[in-house]
Amino acid sequence: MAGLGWSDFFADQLYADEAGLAAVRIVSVHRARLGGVDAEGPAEVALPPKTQTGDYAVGDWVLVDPLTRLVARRLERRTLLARRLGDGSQQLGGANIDTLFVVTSCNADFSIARLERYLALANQAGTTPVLVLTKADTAADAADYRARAEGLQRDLPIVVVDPRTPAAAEALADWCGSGQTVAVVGSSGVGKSTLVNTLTGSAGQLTGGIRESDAKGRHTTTSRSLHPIAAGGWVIDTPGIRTLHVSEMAEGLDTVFAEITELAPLCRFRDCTHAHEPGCAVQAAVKAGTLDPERLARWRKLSDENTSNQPVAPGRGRRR
Ligand SMILES: Nc1nc2c(ncn2[C@@H]2O[C@H](COP(=O)(O)OP(=O)(O)O)[C@@H](O)[C@H]2O)c(=O)[nH]1
Ligand SMILES: [Mg+2]
Ligand SMILES: [Zn+2]
Repeated sequence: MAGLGWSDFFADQLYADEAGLAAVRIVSVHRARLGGVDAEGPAEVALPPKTQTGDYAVGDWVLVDPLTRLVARRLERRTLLARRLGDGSQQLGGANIDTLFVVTSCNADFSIARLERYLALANQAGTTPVLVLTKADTAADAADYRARAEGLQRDLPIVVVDPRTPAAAEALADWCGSGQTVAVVGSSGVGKSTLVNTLTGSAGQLTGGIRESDAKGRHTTTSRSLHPIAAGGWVIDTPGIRTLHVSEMAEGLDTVFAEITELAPLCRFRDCTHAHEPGCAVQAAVKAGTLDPERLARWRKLSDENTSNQPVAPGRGRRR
C-alpha cells in the first residue's frame, strides 16, 4: 500500500471498527462512476446512493465495504488542489499530491507573474512545487530563463528538461519514486502531456496540439486520472486547474513572497501596507536594492486580488 501513497497520515485516521473496510485510492473520477486501485490492482468502488462523484478527487483515499464495494467514507486529504468557482463551489483538481510540476517553456510562455500564481496555488494546496523548464533546445538564451526563475520562491527546485527524452524522467526522479504522487500544471503547448507520457512510459496522453475536446469519444479517459509512473510513483495528468484566479491563497502567497512577508514585523506600523508609511521595512529593502520593486508590485497585485476575492459567507471555514 505504501507504493500507492498510503502512509501513517491515512492509517492514523482509521477507527478500530473500520478494520474490516478496505482502503482504495481513487484513480479516476467520471461523471457517474469512480475508478479505484488497491495493492492487488484495479479495485471496484461503488458510490453510495445520493452521493456524487464531484465530491471526490483523483488521488483520494476511501474506505469501502469489501462485500458491497460501497464507499463508507473518504479519508481526510493531506493536500488538495482546488479552485473556487463563481458559484462558490470547488472544482477539485487532485488530492494527496506531494509535488506539483509547474511547467513552462523557454519562450513567450515564460511569465514570472503567471508562475507566481502557480506557485501560490501549489503552496496553498499543500504540495511542493517544482519548476520544470522545457524547450531549452529552441532558445538561444535558455540560461537566462533559468536565471530569471531563480528568485521566484525560496528553495524552489528548477529543472530544465526536454520532456521528449528519457533523461527528463531521470532529472525528475527525486519526486517520482515509489508512493509519491505528482501532478502537472502549465499552459497549453508547454509539454505537459509529453512529460506525462515519458514518466509513465506510455503514449496515453494526446500531444502536440491535439485538443482533448477534439478527441472526445476516442479518448474517454484523458481527463482527471492517476497513472503509474515507471519509477514507482503516480501522476495526475490533467488536474483541470486552468484559470489562475487567486482567492483564499493568503498562506500560499506568503510562501511565494516570503522575503517580503518576513519583513512586515519590522515595519513601524502593525498594519503597514508597505506603500507609503514611514518606518516601512519593505520600502527600506527596495531603497537598499535588496528587493526588486517589480516583485513588490506583483505581490501587491496578487494580495489585493486575493483580498477582494475573499468569500464573505459567514461560518464557512476553509477545509483541506
Ligand atoms: N523542441 C522541443 N519540443 C518540445 C519540448 N517539449 C515539448 N515539445 C513539443 O511541444 C509540443 C506540445 O507538447 P504537449 O506535450 O502536447 O504540450 P501540452 O499542451 O502542455 O500537453 C509537442 O509537439 C512536443 O513534442 C522540448 O523540450 N523541446
Ligand atoms: Mg496536453
Ligand atoms: Zn511596511
